[in-house]
Amino acid sequence: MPTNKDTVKTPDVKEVEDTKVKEQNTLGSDIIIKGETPNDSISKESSGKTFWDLVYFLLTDKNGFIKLVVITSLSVLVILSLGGLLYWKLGSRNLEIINTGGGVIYKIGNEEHLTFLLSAAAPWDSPKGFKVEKGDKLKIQASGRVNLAVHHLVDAAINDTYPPLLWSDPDGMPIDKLNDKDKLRLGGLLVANQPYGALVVGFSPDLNTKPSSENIKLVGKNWEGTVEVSGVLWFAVNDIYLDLKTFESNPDKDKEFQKMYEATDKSGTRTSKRSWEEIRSDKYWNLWFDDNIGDFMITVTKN
Ligand SMILES: [Ca+2]
Repeated sequence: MPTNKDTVKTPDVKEVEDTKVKEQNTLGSDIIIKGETPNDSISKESSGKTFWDLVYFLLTDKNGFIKLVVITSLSVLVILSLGGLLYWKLGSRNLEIINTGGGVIYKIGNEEHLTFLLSAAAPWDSPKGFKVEKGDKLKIQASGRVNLAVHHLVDAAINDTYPPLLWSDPDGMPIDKLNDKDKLRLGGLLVANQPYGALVVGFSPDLNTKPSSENIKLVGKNWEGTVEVSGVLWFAVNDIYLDLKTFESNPDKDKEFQKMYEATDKSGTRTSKRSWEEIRSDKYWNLWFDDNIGDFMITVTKN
């Protein structure tokens, strides 16, 4: 006759563990293979999916070390390439002063900058050391005020009257602000048909060559454009400029300048006055620039 001891079988340790595993399987989602512990199963599931699994695999594989070196090298190459691309695109943001010559030339990243003070009395002045290439993009900005007839300014100051020729900013003086006598000056300007007293820029191959008329642009307070002549920049205020070539190539211009000189230089404060012939023989080509005062502050950005 069977006893309670015979019918109620006491589970051994192995059966208890299997039962616990099955309970865990019911509650969780892990799929357990018989004979394996839960930790074994988790390890196999995540094998090859983590960084450390990959490292372990590479170190224990037959050619694992070589693969590790190749992967590391490729990773470094990609990082350096991306870094180089970013540097080329954005450039270094360090400030680098590369030259000075009548102005300050400096570089920030890939952009070259120039700050230049132009005297209104300079027929043409060039910021030495600032070179441009055909196709360069330039942005020029200017500020300041100039007066192109200091003798009239002095007369006005003595008499407490308005100067007949007003102070001008880089955009120049509107024609309607000029009296009839001053309008005679417009025929001899550096840049014809552009405002009197405005800032102009010229381009030439080198510092020994003044810009020709086709390479001169009106700047005003702002100008953006493309360089058409490789070389150097020149700046000037749009005032009357004389040169020997003008008279040699065009005798009528001689008479025109004589008429302008005699008509515009009669302030009444001087008792003697040189003749036009004396001016010519003396080659006093800066006549109309030497009575200018004031400055324009110019900034140029090149990229
Ligand atoms: Ca002048």
